[in-house]
Amino acid sequence: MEEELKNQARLIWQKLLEANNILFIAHQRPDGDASSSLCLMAGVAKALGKKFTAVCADPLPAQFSFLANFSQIKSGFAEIKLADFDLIMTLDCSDLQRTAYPDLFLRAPEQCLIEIDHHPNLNPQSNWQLRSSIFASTTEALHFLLVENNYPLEAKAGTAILAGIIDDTGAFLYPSTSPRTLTVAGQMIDLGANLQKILAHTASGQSNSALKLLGTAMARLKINRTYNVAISYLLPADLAGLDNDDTNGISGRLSNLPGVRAILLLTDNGQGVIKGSWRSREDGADVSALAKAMGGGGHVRAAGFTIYGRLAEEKGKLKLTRLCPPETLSVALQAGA
Ligand SMILES: [Mn+2]
Repeated sequence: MEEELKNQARLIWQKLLEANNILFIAHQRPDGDASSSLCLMAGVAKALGKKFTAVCADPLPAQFSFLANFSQIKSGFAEIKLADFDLIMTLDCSDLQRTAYPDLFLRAPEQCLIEIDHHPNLNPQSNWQLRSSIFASTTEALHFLLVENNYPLEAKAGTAILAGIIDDTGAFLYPSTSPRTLTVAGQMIDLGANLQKILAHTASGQSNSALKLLGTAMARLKINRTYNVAISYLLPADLAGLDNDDTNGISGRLSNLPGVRAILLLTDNGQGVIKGSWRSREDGADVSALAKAMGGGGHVRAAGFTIYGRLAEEKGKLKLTRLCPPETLSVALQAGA
């Protein structure tokens, strides 16, 4: 397994060295891992003397402005012409849709597509992939790529790598944290990565509104003892006026609940769409199967789905109205304590 990843890393590095103009692109509504991955690779491309553009559909959250190269990451695709690039590298994207850049589907066959991510997925469109759930974050996968190819890491790169790890593991709280993750984190601190600054700006340094939202989700937590599953939810009124960033990581923060096999967080964005996030602990249920049953996907410990519907509270109970035209299906979720 590790040998196969090493081979991939060497081949991908070769492609990077051969490229004339590289497009780095992360997923829309970027989180800490996507932001750190873009900043890290902008620095690497500069050090290699490569022509490049690093872009995301949405601006990187301002809390990550302490990362080197932050100001060089573009947002939106208005000024991007896909034909200019001979290599496209997606970062932290389970598939091409996550970039929200439709032109990617129209790329010419000679334009090389490489995907770096920590969610296992097989994407027939891409030429090369470095994906494995042995990595807790995309920056951990990028660390593997860089170290395998003897790239000289320094403190700034170390900060970006560690920031991605800390944000995606909730500061080492989530089950994705492996001995490998902790070893890489330790090495990055040795390199001079600024741990305190990262902690202040990521997982534990959440905004007031994010903490209140977490409190709301925690207060509503109910355990269904039939299935030993915990459920919580967020309604449109809870999310009014908040950033997308504020909902990031809430399901992860709830995932350490002892004694339950899985936790489900339902979020109604007020636009007829409900997002479901499943999380489980090391000894819990395989939530990828649960998400798949709802038309979604993910991995064993973290998975999700999206359905058309609405959430409401009625007499202290959660009511989920599924909107599936032409008929409207009503399902009351029995989340009895
Ligand atoms: Mn990630």
